[in-house]
Amino acid sequence: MTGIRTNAIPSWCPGCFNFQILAGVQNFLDKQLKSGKKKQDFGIAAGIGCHAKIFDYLSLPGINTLHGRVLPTCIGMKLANPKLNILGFSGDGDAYSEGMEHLVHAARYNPDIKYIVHDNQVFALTLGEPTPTTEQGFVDKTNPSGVQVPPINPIKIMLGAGATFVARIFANAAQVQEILTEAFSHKGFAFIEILQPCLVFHSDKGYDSRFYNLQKSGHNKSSISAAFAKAEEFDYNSSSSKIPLGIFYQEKRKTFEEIKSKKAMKSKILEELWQK
Ligand SMILES: Cc1ncc(C[n+]2csc(CCOP(=O)(O)OP(=O)(O)O)c2C)c(N)n1
Repeated sequence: MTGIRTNAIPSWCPGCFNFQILAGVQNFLDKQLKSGKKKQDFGIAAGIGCHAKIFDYLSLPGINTLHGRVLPTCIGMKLANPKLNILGFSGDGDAYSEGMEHLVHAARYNPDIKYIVHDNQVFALTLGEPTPTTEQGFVDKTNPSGVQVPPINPIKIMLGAGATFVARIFANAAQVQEILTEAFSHKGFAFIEILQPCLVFHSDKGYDSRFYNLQKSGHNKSSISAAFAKAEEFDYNSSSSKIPLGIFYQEKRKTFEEIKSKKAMKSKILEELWQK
């Protein structure tokens, strides 16, 4: 297979917004291959869930890993071969429940990897249980009287943890392609939250009339206080507030790979293995 697409037939529900994300990723990768990159210059990882099926539809080397372990898998690939362009895919359950400890430390360590979270505000594959970004009052079989606790705000968590590229977009192919272009030109950890309605378990709450673009509104993405202020505008609970999309924050900082040279990393890993 020479192109980026596999022959696997997607098994997402008809109309699922994962198709939009897939199209955006494929369009971005098509362009990369046309401009001279090879498939073996990339490494991808996906968790477990509806989002993770994307792994089957991309003809690229990588690992379809355990639930919540996308980031350590990505970091492992990057440390083994720092020349790779690494792209990870998680759902909101995968990223913010099972994988939260990895997420916070990835932001802090700043490895040069790009990380997409398909945030449909539910554990979709297992039939719609609430995740950490599900709004209060959401009713399902596991919470018959509604979710009682407030959701997290992943944008604020990433800003607080030191992520050097923090963005949120909607699950639209053009937006996905555009943000990946920005993220891959950023050297460091790029966190991309994609708001994605789930047609079966979580509707979109009038997103269209609520979105606005940060970059078009003159937001200063190098100001951490401006980024926090923008992150506050949507708390993942509200069904009426405006929702800013785009890059909240971007900063240049040494990557994990730069801090630990390849040689140093290799010998450290070997040293630890030899001690066992
Ligand atoms: C360690 C572990 N816990 C639970 C599961 C069961 N499980 C499989 S898929 C899934 C839901 C995934 O939800 P999310 O990451 O939000 O992705 P989505 O399906 O919404 O795309 C769960 C809980 C599992 N496979 N492994």
